[in-house]
Amino acid sequence: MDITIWKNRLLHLPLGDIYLYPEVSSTNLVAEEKIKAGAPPFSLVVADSQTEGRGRLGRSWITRAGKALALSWILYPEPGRLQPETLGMLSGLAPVAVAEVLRENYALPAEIKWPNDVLVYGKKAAGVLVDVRWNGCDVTDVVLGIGVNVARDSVPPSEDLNFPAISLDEAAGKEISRLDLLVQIMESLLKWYSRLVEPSFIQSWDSMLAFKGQQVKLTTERGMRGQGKVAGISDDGSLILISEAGNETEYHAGEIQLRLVDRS
Ligand code: BT5
Repeated sequence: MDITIWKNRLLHLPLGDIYLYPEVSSTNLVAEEKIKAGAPPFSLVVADSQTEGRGRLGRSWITRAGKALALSWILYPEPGRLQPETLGMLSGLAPVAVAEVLRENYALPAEIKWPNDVLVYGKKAAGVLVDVRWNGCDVTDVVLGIGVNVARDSVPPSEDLNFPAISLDEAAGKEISRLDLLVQIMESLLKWYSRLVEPSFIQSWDSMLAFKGQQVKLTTERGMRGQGKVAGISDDGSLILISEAGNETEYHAGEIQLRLVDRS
């Protein structure tokens, strides 16, 4: 990463401070430090590689040097904008932004595996980690961490994966510029953040939802949460499943993991 070139390409965007690093532990951790140090809203942390990249629920995320995108975006939602019951929207923000960029700019059939993975050809191309801090019922700050596999060798070996993964270069059959992609993702994030509570946001999320009409199961660390056919995304970002008896149930993101049910 040429820090000057990358910074210049981002300067036209209404972001806060821009922090670019060759290597960090985790961009989400650096973003938390920046928040403590008073970083302005919409500040951005990007790194060429991470030594302790974080996934959800204590899992790790592998970012190979110069092969992928690892970024964290700092948000301070205005008081009252996000309630505990609308927090689910935040988990959809990055997947909607990334999937739309992949569809519109690279003609890739990107889909969102609820709550927040981006799949291409059914394999994971991007993962999202949302860290939220609260003061009472108000969200004080949010770090939206996004990891995207760009170059072919960005994908970790299969024994390190809990779900099949793919790089964008492999999916597109050509090399994709990490810098172009970063700029496009930031533009898309800014657009969708301003529309987070508009119906068009849920409509877009729903229209890109993976496994529609297919049987999936939802699990947590403690076991099975639910099973049913994927019907869509509800108004608050929950996943709607339909049981065999035809009953609809809505699931909030939280600690849930989604998997297809193998009926073969
Ligand atoms: C995620 O977690 O998918 C969230 C990943 C978020 C990463 C970004 S990078 C920038 C920011 N800074 C951070 O420290 N994190 C964020 P989860 O659904 O829990 O998936 C983690 C699992 O995916 C791991 O346990 C591995 O099995 C697998 N995995 C690890 N690295 C991967 C990669 N590069 N591509 C695909 N799968 C990966």
